[in-house]
Amino acid sequence: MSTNKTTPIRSSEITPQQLYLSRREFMKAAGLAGLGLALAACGPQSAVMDPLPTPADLQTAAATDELSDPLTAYDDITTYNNFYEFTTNKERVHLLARDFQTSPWTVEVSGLVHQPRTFDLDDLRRFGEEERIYRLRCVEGWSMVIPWLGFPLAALLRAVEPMGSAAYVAFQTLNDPVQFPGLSSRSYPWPYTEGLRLDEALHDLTILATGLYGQPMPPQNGAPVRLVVPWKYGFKSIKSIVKIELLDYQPATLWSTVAPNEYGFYANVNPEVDHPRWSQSSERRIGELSRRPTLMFNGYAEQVADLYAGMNLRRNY
Ligand SMILES: Nc1nc2c(c(=O)[nH]1)N[C@H]1C(S)=C(S)[C@@H](COP(=O)(O)O)O[C@H]1N2
Ligand SMILES: [Mo]
Repeated sequence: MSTNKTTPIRSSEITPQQLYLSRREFMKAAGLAGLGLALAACGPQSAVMDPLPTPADLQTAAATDELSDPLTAYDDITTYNNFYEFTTNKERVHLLARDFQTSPWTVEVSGLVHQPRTFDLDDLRRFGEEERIYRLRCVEGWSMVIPWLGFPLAALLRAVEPMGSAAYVAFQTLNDPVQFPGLSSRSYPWPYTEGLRLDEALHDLTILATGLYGQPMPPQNGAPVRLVVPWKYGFKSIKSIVKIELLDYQPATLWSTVAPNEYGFYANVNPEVDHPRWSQSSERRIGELSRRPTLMFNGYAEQVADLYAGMNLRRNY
């Protein structure tokens, strides 16, 4: 029998969610939560990382968003996905995405900018990673709370120096029929495209996400880099981005092209404006039994309502 005082937990028994929560709670308890990135940089030999979480640590872990809603389970976030380039079957996306090649990868930023540039993964890493716990509300009526890692899109846009004439930002997903079996479907105008007004793109809540739950981004969630705009319906948060273009006109987007009467360019979460085929007044939080009311701008009205002052939100849906 081993004389070790502690029983090692096999790493295969610890899920990323447990690791994430236990480390986070440990640092919180030690008053070190704000130093997460600096400590992580010290590497695995760092003493503060040493104690393995006890089962009690894992049970009491309770990270929430700013509304005190618990995080959605890692397993739900990574096995219930919309990523039509793989399949329209949410439960099968993660299976088809397993071997998705996310390296090497480049994001070309062009258009109305003074310093057009192509960023590789090392360039993106230099923008850093901060945690943002955001609600994600799909236009279909379900939602999650996701702890993203990423950096403000504004940081990348400032690096390319937008021209005064730039007013919109267009985004494009990888267009690779070999890796994306869903591209054989002729029902959609591939590649997946999205767009924002420049002031929306520069808002601090808007991030480029490169991970979640303290881990690198899983392919099914849009690796290696995807947009997250938490006050808009989930389809605006385009995955696996390869191209960003600054424009002086509002770009076409996949969903507003497919069904312009159902999906507008703005797509701000709004419980008062129903989808033509269903109500948007409530939502099903994944992992919960009963529905909950949907909040104006997905609960971010205080931060973003000013962007739409004077606009008719029923017409600009
Ligand atoms: N390229 C691409 N991006 C996409 C989609 C997609 O099908 N393709 N689906 C969107 C929709 S409808 C939602 S709700 C979110 C889902 O993100 P998640 O799977 O990380 O929860 O991704 C959005 N981004
Ligand atoms: Mo969605």
